[in-house]
Amino acid sequence: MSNDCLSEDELKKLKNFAKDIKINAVKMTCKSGASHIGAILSLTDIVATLYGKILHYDVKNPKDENRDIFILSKGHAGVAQYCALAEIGMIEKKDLEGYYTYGSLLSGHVSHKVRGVEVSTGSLGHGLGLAVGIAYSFKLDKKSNQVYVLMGDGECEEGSVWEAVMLAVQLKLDNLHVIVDRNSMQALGDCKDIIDLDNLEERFKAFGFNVLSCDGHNFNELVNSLSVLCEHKPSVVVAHTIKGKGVSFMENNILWHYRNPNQEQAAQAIKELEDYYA
Ligand SMILES: Cc1ncc(C[n+]2csc(CCOP(=O)(O)OP(=O)(O)O)c2C)c(N)n1
Repeated sequence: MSNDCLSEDELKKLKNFAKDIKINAVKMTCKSGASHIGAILSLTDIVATLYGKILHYDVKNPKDENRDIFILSKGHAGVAQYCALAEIGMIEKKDLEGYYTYGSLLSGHVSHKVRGVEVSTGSLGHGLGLAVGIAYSFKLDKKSNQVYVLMGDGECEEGSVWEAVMLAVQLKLDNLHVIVDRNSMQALGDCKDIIDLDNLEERFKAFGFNVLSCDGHNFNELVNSLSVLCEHKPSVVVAHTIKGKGVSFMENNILWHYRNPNQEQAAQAIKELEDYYA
């Protein structure tokens, strides 16, 4: 999928959106001591594309009945969603400052108590099942709302994911869009050394999904892939990503799953992110 669908202006806006999310995420994990910055940097371009170009929502009315549903199943990367919600004006930017502190609604794993978040996640392997139920309810009500669920590849090792995949195909949920953040790493190592998910695309295809594959850091490819609708079949976009993307000392370095940046590392990371998205 190499056709550029975005104008220069649209591309610039998405880049700035992603940059602002990442820079805030670095600041927030530095200040709070929370983990998962590698996972956040991995999926931010996808999250920015969804909120910037794909999802239908009403900032004034987060429960608008015509809205699309987004579930961040990889809930440990919830900071990216909080920052995106702040950028679009769904929550206040100043709320980000309380992240991961006592009394703040912005918990470490994403919480539905935050305006604009549909469901709480963090226990991996549950987001897709929830998304299947919601997508089916839209079908029963003959509504055209779309459902998007973003998962990790390590998360795809959960058996519950594949039960939900089978049901989605059985129910012909063409309003369901799965995105896999395919960084090939998980919490403590490479996916291939834990449960090998080689040929992930082929696996989804064998279960009956419409399968697309893209560079998860290329906004044109993301928009092209996420815009595909395939009648009578659920779709999956396997988005190939790099854990820690945009910060040289975090990229593909498993330590940054749990480690949080100190002041010096955060300053260096922010500088590199400014350059990366320039
Ligand atoms: C059911 C469950 N088991 C274990 C964990 C602990 N855990 C948190 S993040 C993570 C890694 C998941 O890997 P992946 O989905 O690939 O995410 P990424 O590598 O992008 O962070 C694990 C095992 C969890 N949150 N939920």
